[in-house]
Amino acid sequence: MIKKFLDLGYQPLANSYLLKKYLNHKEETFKLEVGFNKKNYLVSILKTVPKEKMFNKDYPYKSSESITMQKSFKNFAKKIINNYKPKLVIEIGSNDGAFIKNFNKNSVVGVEPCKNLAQITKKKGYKTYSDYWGLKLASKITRNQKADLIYSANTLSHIENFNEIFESINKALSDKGILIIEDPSLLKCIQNLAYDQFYCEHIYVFSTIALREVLKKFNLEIFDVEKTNTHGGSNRYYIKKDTNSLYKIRNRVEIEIKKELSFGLNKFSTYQKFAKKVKKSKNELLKIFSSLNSKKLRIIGYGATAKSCTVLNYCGLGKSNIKYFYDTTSYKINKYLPGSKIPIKKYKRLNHKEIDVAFLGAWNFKKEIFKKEKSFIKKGGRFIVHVPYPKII
Ligand code: JHZ
Repeated sequence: MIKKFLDLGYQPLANSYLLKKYLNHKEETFKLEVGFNKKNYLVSILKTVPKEKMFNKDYPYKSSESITMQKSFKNFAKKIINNYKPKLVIEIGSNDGAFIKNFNKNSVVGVEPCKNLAQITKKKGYKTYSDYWGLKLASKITRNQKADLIYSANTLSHIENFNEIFESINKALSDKGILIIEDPSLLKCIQNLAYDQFYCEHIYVFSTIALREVLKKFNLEIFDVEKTNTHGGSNRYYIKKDTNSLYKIRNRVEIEIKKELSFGLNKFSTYQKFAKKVKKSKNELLKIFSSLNSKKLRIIGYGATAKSCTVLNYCGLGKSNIKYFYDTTSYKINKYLPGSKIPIKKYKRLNHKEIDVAFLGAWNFKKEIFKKEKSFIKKGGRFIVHVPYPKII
């Protein structure tokens, strides 16, 4: 039923940054292939990695590392408080608390299986369950009070088993409550040729048409959809139980569905075309590196993202192309990118006397980063950006 359309080769686990002492150890790899399910329009990776291998006490990604994300979570929390006045909010995948910290401590509960991250919010006094979301946990949290709002950003697309996700949500959510989920938009990903949205953690990249099909089985329905600029273009879905008549289904849902259908997200041929363009994008990126490397320009990477892992390993880029990466995340600094083994250094403002070109691993924060590095750019520093197509800026 699921037909493969994209092969991104053997890949290491995207967020498994290596310590120096493990550089000579053999890394675990898996075949990264992406497929389309004709029946429910879902796009997913074909081989999944056990969750415990990815989301554990050493998880390196922190949502609070960018001003853009902090602002986005803050503004959205404000909106939720004003519009819904929830008494109990549950966040599935609360990471380091970028979202929950905007709520009153007794009105919010975080769920975060990565113990190092859960520890951060626990220490700040936010009730956080350091466990994987599922039926048992949902019952435990809502034993005395159901949630009127469940929020989950960039997390549900990371959980393979829909029964586990949505049955638990149905259990935890009050009948008049709402579920809001936010994940990268498949339409944006395909339009922008952002093939690096596919890696071990991103089991699914959702479209509205696919999510609608999946939700039906759990008697849940989308009643609104909003676009956000985060992570290269995401959709924020507002979902309710189908028995809940408090919220009318807004026109925006049908408009988004029409847009996706007219782009062809329901057709396999669309994904075949995408895969062809991905190959072209790889060749173009390699040409850029080959030309800059032959001129002996000093090239570094900016933002050691999970997405970078896909790009570097798919394109076969390594230390001979990029000297090192800068990143602000404490958990990544002084480690090495998986696969390519490019070292990661503590971020310093870019200096044109030391660096000629920076490959923008964190292309989704281009605006924020270009603002921060305006002096480098003014003095002739350049960036390589590969989304929506490889170019030097
Ligand atoms: P960023 C992660 O993906 C993994 P990644 C995960 N699977 C997911 O879905 C998304 O997040 C949400 C650094 N940085 O957000 C910080 C700078 O160094 O694109 C981060 O390491 N300087 C959960 O890793 C990285 O870049 C800066 O100025 O693809 C950004 O990672 C900024 C803005 C960021 O997610």
